[in-house]
Amino acid sequence: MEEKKRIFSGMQPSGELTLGNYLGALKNWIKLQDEYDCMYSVMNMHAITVRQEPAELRKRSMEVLMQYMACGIDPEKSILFFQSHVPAHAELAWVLSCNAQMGELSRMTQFKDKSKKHADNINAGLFTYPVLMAADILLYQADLVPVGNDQLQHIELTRDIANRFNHHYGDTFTVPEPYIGKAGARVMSLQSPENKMSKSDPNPNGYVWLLDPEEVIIKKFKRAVTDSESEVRASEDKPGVTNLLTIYAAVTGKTVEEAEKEFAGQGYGTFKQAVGEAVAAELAPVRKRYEELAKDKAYVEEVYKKGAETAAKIAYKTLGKVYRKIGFVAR
Ligand code: ATP
Ligand code: LTN
Repeated sequence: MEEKKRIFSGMQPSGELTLGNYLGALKNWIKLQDEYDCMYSVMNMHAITVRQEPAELRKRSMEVLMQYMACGIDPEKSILFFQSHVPAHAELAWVLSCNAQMGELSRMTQFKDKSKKHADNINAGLFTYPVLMAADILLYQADLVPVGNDQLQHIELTRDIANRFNHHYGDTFTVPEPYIGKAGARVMSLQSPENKMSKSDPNPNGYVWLLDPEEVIIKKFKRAVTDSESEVRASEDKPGVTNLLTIYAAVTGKTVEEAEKEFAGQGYGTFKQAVGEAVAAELAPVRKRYEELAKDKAYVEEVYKKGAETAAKIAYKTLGKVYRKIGFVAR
């Protein structure tokens, strides 16, 4: 039997998961579970590149894991774990940081954005963030990395580092490809549609949280920023309406053109209500399943402990190979 290809991806527990995380990444993760060997991790080591309140971080990390599961990541099919439970991530990151250049790291837009946003805490970890991300992916010899559009630059860098390492030390790492879904690759903020919907947005009306109750979701869509016209049409000068159309299409499985036709001649009011209802309907089962999981801590614990054990086996196999290749004395 041919071996399945491997997938690795993760999200930072830096806030509550949003509709952007769901449509841009999670929905694809779920879809890919049957065809691939999937590993999905909660990237808590990445999250501390920005100041986190410790008790909050611990709580949110658990919540993110349970939200993966509530959305449909099945522990019988996929490996689920916390990044910090597999120390090999930090160990490989060190080796890779000696194979990554200051110049390439300083070109990363996420680093530039985040240093602007957190000007009082431009720490070294924020700068080497993409190296840790490369370690996450390369440790598991992942073939494919399903992420939203904004992570493409980091995957490209991971590929450069892998190729460079393979070239210097001989074939060691699988060079991964990004996997970007067709719909929802970049969901924008409902309040400022020129910015991506982000879980660290201070304005909760800008994003839809996966666990928002139905009425809240509909209200947020009703308040979404559009424009002074009334035509439901996707175009560059209508970022708000375009975003809502993209969301509607991603949730219903229709194309943007079909959605445009469906709402032709109807005002923004009806349109926004329909988008809100479609999103609420998609997320209702997620919330229900989440509530069940939250009551079953023992099961969740079993899942992430078993996940880390399996992940560590794969990770240390790669790390051992890396240490041999670079000339570390065997222990
Ligand atoms: P932060 O705002 O704290 O930087 P984030 O919301 O961007 O976080 P991440 O943990 O960095 O979330 O990303 C998790 C995954 O969700 C990534 O694959 C990312 O590409 C995807 N993603 C995040 N926001 C969006 C969005 N608005 N549209 C599509 N995909 C998104
Ligand atoms: N930087 C990613 C989160 C992340 C990730 C990864 C995604 C950390 N390590 C490895 C895929 C594979 C982000 O989504 N902001």
